[in-house]
Amino acid sequence: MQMTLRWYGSAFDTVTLEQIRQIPGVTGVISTLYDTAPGEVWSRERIRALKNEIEASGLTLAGIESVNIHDDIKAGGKSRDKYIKNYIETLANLGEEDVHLVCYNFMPVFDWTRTELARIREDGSTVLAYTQEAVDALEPEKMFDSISGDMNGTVMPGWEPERMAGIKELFALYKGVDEEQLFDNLKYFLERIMSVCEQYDIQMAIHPDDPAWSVFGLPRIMTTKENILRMTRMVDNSHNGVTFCSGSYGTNRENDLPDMIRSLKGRIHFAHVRNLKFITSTNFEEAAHLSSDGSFDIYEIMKALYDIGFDGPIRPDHGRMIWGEKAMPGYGLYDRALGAAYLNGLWEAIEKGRTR
Ligand SMILES: [Mn+2]
Repeated sequence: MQMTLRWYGSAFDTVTLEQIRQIPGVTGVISTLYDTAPGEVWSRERIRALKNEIEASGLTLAGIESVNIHDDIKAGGKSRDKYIKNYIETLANLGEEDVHLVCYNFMPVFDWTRTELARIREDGSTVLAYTQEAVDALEPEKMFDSISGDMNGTVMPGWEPERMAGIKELFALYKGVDEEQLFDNLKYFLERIMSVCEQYDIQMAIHPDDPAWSVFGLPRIMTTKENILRMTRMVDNSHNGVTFCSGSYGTNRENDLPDMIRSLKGRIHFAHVRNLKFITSTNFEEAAHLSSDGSFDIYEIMKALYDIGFDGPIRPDHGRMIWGEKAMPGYGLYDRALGAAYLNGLWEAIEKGRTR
């Protein structure tokens, strides 16, 4: 595996490449062209400029998170073929620039959902949190307003103000789209991009829905072992793979994370590892990566990844905000650096335990 950190680009991220370079064991970043809109074609020039900037710092561009999918593709709208064509062009341009991993998600309207971005924990650190009752009490149109005050002046992925301004239209677009239809639309998309993925050896890695259940009555499908296996089988090509995100699949307490990892051998192209602390089965807050700080056994998760021969990029996921840092919620430097060191330590111990 390659230890990486997510980086939003020098125009958007509070963390610098130089800082990331100094975290022991982190050799790459997962990045994106953060100012592109879903559906836009990414030019080779811009991809190359991003790559050059990252490589000049001594790191590698280990993959893209995300190339976002236009809502017309997800909803099966009338312009989907046009946007799939654009997506294919972006993939070809990435391939030409020697980029071989693309993370994306297929969540309608909202990307990941949290109801608090800065819950204060006992030790004074702040974390993102989710309370089902708070979601149930909210009008979906108010979701963005309810959290936008806590973004520390940053733009959060999937919560771009321009997209959220058109939220009523977005909801209308998904009217009549149920889980089966969403699966069909995902299949339609994947079937059309597989040949370009094969041509350039691009691994597509779908990110789970977060939380892993329906919110605001919108369908969500990347939620359970059964559904991901259905996704991998419906387009049975190794380039059609997944981002295994422990913090997202783990929102559903019925998901057995190490078992899911083992069942996806050969199809996990990217891993996000983080911990959650559950208050009830649908109310949780994010925690430090360390197993003892939350509800997951991170050792077992890393062991499962090791056992299936996982060799893709991995990154610590959301971290707590600590030591007075001001950054995009979940994406500060300090706690993610601690997470990377911890995950690297677990990996080393597992590896040496097996080979000595
Ligand atoms: Mn994730």
